[in-house]
Amino acid sequence: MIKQSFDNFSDTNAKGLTRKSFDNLLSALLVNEDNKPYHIPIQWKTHLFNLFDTNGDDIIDNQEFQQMWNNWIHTILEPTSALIVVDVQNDFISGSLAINKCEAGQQGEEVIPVINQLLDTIPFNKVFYSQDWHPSDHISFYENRTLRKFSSIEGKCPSNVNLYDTVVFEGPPQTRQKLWPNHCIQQTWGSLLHSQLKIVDNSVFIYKGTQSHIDSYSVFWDNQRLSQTNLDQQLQGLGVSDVYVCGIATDICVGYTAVDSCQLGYRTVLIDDGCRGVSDTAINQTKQQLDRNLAVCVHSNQVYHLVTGSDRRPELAYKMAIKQLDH
Ligand code: VGL
Ligand code: ZN
Repeated sequence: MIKQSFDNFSDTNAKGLTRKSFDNLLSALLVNEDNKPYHIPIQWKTHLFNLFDTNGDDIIDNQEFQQMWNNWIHTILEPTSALIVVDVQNDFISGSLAINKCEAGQQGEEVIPVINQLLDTIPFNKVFYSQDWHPSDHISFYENRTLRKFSSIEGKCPSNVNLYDTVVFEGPPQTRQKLWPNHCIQQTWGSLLHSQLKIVDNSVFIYKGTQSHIDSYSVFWDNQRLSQTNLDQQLQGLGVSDVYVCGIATDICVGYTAVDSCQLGYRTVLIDDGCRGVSDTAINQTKQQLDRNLAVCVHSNQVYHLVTGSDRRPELAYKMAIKQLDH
């Protein structure tokens, strides 16, 4: 039905789409699951038209329409979606870095029923589970601080540095690092995924923070962007357009992963009730940063409509078009 309405646009305008008929197309394309059009900022409409009108003659002709369909509309109607379940590990839920003892006082285990329900009901094309996976001499552990030279950013004497302080290790590479309690040490109980988390068939596990001298909050990159996991490569291989992120902690590993996902060009969705975090201020900052990057933050009950292409958000559509400009 949608395809027909777009075919009509191209047929009835023999020369192609004018700005006016392009606006009508946007109103039919960018709708919610009840077919209600989303508000689209006027600057976005203008920018989009100019992008697709590649020869600048103020008409999207047949050839330009073809390009727009293949590179843009097709993905909006039929996205390819991956879910990244970030660090739903024992230590963050009830172990040495249980987030319920952190400032925001949130309960990590509450993500489990939400994520399991998503895994049971949503046709994701692929599911990835990440694990924070540290060697015992890892740089992020407060207990290991004397293994390497560092200075305190608050000018404290190194012997007065406390748990959760941020310090600068001399390196190389020189690294700012928050000092956490020992957590997620490879092969220990704390590093295991929570036993109630559902593991789906054909899913992929990604390990991060595996090198002693550098931390890795994002599932894509280490904190200095010196090395990558193979997540981006795998997503590209699968032709993934849309990345959904949930897990622990919203303002740390989930947030860094979502921001990197935006920057790598994926249409990115944070599943708000599928995440729990450490600090209220940082959680809000993370959401604002995602907003600026044209990610969307949704409740889990909206994910089905997004994955099946019936809820089609302007932010994600616009972001994808700009990305193509960058290439
Ligand atoms: C995390 C602190 C330290 C996380 C990992 O998974 O959010 N937080 N390492
Ligand atoms: Zn860690």
